[in-house]
Order: sequence, then structure tokens, then C-alpha cells
Amino acid sequence: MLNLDQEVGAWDTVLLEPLTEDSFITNLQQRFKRDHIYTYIGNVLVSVNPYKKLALYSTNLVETYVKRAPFQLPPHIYGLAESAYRWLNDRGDNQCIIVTGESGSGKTEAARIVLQFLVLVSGNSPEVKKIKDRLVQANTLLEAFGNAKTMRNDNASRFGKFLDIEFDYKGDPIGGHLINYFLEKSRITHLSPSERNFHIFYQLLSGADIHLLKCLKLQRNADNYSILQNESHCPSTTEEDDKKLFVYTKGALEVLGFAPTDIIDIFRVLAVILKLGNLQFVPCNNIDGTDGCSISNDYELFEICELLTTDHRWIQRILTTRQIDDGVLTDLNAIEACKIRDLLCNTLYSRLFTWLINQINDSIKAKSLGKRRVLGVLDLYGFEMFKQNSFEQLIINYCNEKVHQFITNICLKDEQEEMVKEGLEWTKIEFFNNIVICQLLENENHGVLSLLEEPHIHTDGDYLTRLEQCCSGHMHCLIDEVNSPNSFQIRHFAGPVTYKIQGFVEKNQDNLPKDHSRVMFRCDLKIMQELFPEGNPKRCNVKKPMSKASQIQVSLNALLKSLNNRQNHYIRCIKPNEMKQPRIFEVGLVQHQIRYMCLLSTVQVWRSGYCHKMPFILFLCRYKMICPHTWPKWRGSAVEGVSVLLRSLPIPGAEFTFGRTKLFIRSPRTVFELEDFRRTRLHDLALLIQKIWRGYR
Ligand code: AD9
Ligand code: MG
Repeated sequence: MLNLDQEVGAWDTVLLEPLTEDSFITNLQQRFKRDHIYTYIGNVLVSVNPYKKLALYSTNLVETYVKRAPFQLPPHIYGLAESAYRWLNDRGDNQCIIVTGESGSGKTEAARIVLQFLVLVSGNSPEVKKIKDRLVQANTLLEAFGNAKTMRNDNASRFGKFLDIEFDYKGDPIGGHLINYFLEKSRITHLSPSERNFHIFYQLLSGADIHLLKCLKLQRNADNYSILQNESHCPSTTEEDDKKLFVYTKGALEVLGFAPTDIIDIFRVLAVILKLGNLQFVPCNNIDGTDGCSISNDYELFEICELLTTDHRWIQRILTTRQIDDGVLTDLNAIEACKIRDLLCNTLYSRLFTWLINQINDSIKAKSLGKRRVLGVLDLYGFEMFKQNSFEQLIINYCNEKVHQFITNICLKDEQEEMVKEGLEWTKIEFFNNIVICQLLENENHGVLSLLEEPHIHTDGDYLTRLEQCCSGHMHCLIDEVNSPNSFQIRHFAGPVTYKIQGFVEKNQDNLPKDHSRVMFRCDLKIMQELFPEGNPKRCNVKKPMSKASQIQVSLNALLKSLNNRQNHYIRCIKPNEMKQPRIFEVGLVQHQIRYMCLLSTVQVWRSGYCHKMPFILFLCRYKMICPHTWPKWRGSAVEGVSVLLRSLPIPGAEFTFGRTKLFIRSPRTVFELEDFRRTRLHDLALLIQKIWRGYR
């Protein structure tokens, strides 16, 4: 239960005195020590990862936060979720909760808690219950297939996730839609020391019963599979009980409506990937003197073909030869064959993942066509900086740059510009605007990502040369061939990251040879036709797929554009230490995050600014019913109507400021008071109408 006497420091840093970076951090630290991991900056929630289970989440506490304004209770993620849910229901505006922070700061946990909250506060009719179960299970399933242990987080999201939940007029979930962004599929065949592959592989091997293992031709021990091995041999994490989680994953598949045959097909594809990864190639010389190779462990090949229900000669062909344009086959050497094997493994997994998302979307699709409102939760992968960074990290960090840009634009730039435009007195608050880095990355002509698309770029060397020509003078891009060969550095908003150039071009293009698609499509295993539709010989005009860099730019820009039309709520997650340990608060690390997230500037804007603004006409329309002089009809100008209305309210005038076209409201408390007045008035009116109606009858 809540005990308000035990609160520490300032709940809302807008009220912190004096406000300095030190006092801000000390406040967070004092609160963290006492397990108060949440703190507000106005309506932004700051969350510090406790790295331990806290008694902060319960049905009782959810009930406490329901229908209460955030400022009435200590900061909590329930308070923020309630706010979004309330705006959705009261105003009918689409909402989004944007969760940001670096890898391991607690974004996925936060997104999960928000979903739990929404599940607990909404209705429980059988239809609604079914959809809620599915939404929750979709998360479980995606974590199994899309998360993995990295050096920074034992449950790191390796894909970006945007879940939109649709609500009906009663505020009950009636469906949802998931969008995923760029799965880090190279993990399938390339693991860094101390990292694991996607959780599902370990879950399957530990959790499958002996019959299932036999049917999949698998052995229990993860060490038998080379894609699960890494230099430091890290088959299992301490945190996770893979066996138990497998039961949940299977349960999730069932709840989401996957047929038993589909479930087996999914496991078969996983088994194929595990076994493909084991295939070894030995060099051999052809009669004509060219290099070729053969598969040395063909028992794995035979088992792969049994699992796929296909002829082993076809699989052997696509792995050891390449078809050149006129249909002629040329042999691959052992190194090339390994590359092709890896490409096939990665493609199989990423297509399986996309297929799962599509199935989930079918399963959670709203049945009714009535008017709906949506509340989205955005949980991307956090900013990453490893010893070795590659194309994947650039894409992940690009996403973080873009979301950071979006947030600072709304909370800091637009907010300040609007006050000036509206004629309010305003002293500019400075912050670092990372638009310059976003432009460096995505500039149409010479951006770091755009250069990858140039037609004459065929090798990583070509790409590096172009980078040197076009970007090396940029203040956020450093290319130093002497001290850091074959790499380039980007000075991101969250710190400098050096990227190794190796593999950039290939990973971006990501083209599976046509022959592979055809062979995969021809397998009798049903799911393969859905995973490789372009392999259908009857399908003509198959479009060349977009490159990865283009894909992510297009989809992310579309997302951010759609968020522009929503009311957004922000959770800023902070990682207190790199050891993933409870009770340790490293001031330097926290300071770094606070700086790059511009949190102090956010407090400053909140302190001298306003929490809410509305055009006069909209304000009058919404609240005129509170005042007898403006309701039912006001005949003067909107701005005069607003003045009359405000004079009739028991709220101090200092809470409101008139701009040129909008009314600015200082504190959230006032907005909630206005909403309460309105609700009471609506209630009174409803009673009056009932009374009149009864009298009439
Ligand atoms: V990444 O960008 O996907 O690599 P996240 O998503 O920011 O990262 P995540 O939510 O996975 O981090 O949190 C990392 C770990 O911190 C979790 O596995 C938990 O063990 C721990 N955590 C995070 N938030 C909480 C919390 N509110 N309570 C307890 C937490 N533990
Ligand atoms: Mg995550």
C-alpha cells in the first residue's frame, strides 16, 4: 500500500529547489536508495532501473491510481498509464506512450507494466478478455523470438516494437496491431563473447519433451549446435529458466490461435536453422582446376531435408553452387558456401519472425468496424555501444537518434517556439538539437545511410571511400584510416560509436539468391510456401526488396509522422549501473544519460512554461457547459467567451495565460480540475434529462 509519509525528495523535479544538475541527480539517487524509482518532470516520467523485484506492482495499487490525476499520488508508471487511458476515454484523442532509454534501462519492462495496467483497468466481457489475453501473450511470444542476452542486457530487445491497442467507446480493448522494426538477424550466425542467440532456441532445447526432440531430430544439449556456441560458451543465463519459459511460449502460441500443426512447423524451422548452422564444408578441386566444396557432415543435411520434406540434392545444390544469370551453375568454394549457409539461416529466421508478427496481427485484429481510438506503446531497442559495432548498431542508433529528435522537437523546440509565436514572454532554454546528426545519417544525397544505396557501391571498400569523400569533414563523423582502419565513427547524441565497415554493403542489401527462394518454396513443409512466396514459379514480376537502410527510414518516418497526430506521453528510462546490479547508483553514468536526454532542459521548460494549451475555440467548446453565461450558446468571440468562462471558475487567474490564438494552462492540476467540473456538469445534466423524461412519460 502507498504510504505518502515515506516519500523522499521531490516527486516532481519541477518543484526542486535549487534546480541544478547535481540537485537533480541527488534527488533521483535519494529516491532510488529508498526504492522510489519513479520521478516526474511535469508529465514526463523518469524511471531508474532497480534491477530487483519491487512490491510496486499489484492489482490494489492499480485501483489506487485509477481515476486519480498523476499529481495526486506519488509518481508511478500506473499514473502515467492512467493519464493516457483517461485522455483516450475522455477526449477520444489517440495516445502514445513513448519509452526511451539506453539498452538495459528498463523500456521493455515499462511497456509490459503499461500493458498490464490497461488489462486490469478495462472491461471483462468474454470477447474483451480474449483480446486482452492475446495482447499479453503476443508480448510473451515476441520476447522469446525477438530478445536475446547481450553484454548490456540479459533480455535485450533485438527488434523495435510498436503495439497499437484499439479501444471501443467504453474504453475496452477490441484489437491491436503490431509493427516491428529491423530484427537483428545476424545474431543467428554471429555471436559475440558472453552473448546468446535468441531465447527461443534455448527454450526449445531445454523445454521440449523427448518426443518433440526426436520428432525435430534435435539433441538436448545446446553445445551441439554451433550457432549457439560462442567463444566464452554461454549457453544459459542465470536469470532465465528456459525450460519454464518454453511452457509459456508454447502457451502463448496456443492462446494466439496457432494450430498444433503450425506450432510444429515453427519448431521445425527452428530445428532446420540449428542444423543448417552445423553444416561444414570441405574444399575440393574440380576437374577443371576450379575450387569447389562438399558437405562433410551429410547426416545433418539428410535430417534437414527430412524436416523440410524435400530432396537433399536441391539443398546441397543451393549451398554448394551458385546459379549465374543464364542458369549455368558455378561451384562455390568452402568460404563462400559458409556465407551462403549463414545467409540462409538468417533469412529463414527473420522470415519466420515476420510471419509470426503477421499471424499475431491476424489474431489480434479488431472484429468490429465501429469507431475506435488507439493507444500505442513504443518500445525500441536502446542506444548501443559495444567494443565492436556493425551495421546493426548503426540502424539501432539511427532509430534512437530519430526518436530523440522527435521528443526534443516536441518537448523543447516546438514548445519554446510556440510560446514566442503566441506572444508570451519567454527566455530561451538551450539544448543540443541532434537534427544535425539525423541529417548526417539520412541526408538524401550524401547521408551515411543514403550512400549505401548508391548504384556503384559494391564492396565495403567502395562505401568507405564514399564516406570519406562525403562525410569526413562533418563535425559528427570521424574517419581515421591510420588509427582506426576500416571503420568510421559517428558522434551520436548519446556518445561516439565506432563502426567496423566489414559487412555493411551485404547486410544492407540482404538479397537471397532466387534459386534459394525457389528451392525453399518447393519444400513440402507447408510453412515454407508462406515464408518464401517469391519462390513461387507462377509468380511473376517479383519486385526487388528494399534495402534494409531504406526500409527502416521509410517505416520509422511513417511512424513518427503518425505520432505527430497523437497525444504523447514519455517514459525516460535510466540505467543506474553497468553491472546489472541492484542498489548501485553510478553518478557518472546517470549524469551522462541525463545530459544526453536533455532532462534538465525539460525541467526548465516545465518550470517556466505551461503544461497544456488549447485554441480558444476548442477550449470554449469543451468547457462552456461549466458556465451558465457561455452555455448553451456563446454569441461573442471565442477569446471573450474564454475570459467569461474563466472568471466564473474558482481557479486562480495566474493559472491561465492568453496567447494570440491559444489559452495556456500552467499546471496539470488545473487541467484535471477543469475535467472534473465538466464531468460533474455532464452528470448533473444527465440527471436533469432523466427527470424531464420521466415527467414527460
Ligand atoms: V534493450 O534496449 O531492449 O537492450 P530495455 O528494454 O531498456 O533494454 P529491459 O526492460 O529489458 O531493458 O530491462 C533490463 C532488465 O532490468 C530486466 O530484464 C529486469 O531484470 C530489470 N528491470 C527493468 N525494469 C525493472 C523494474 N521496473 N523492476 C524490476 C527491472 N526490474
Ligand atoms: Mg527492450
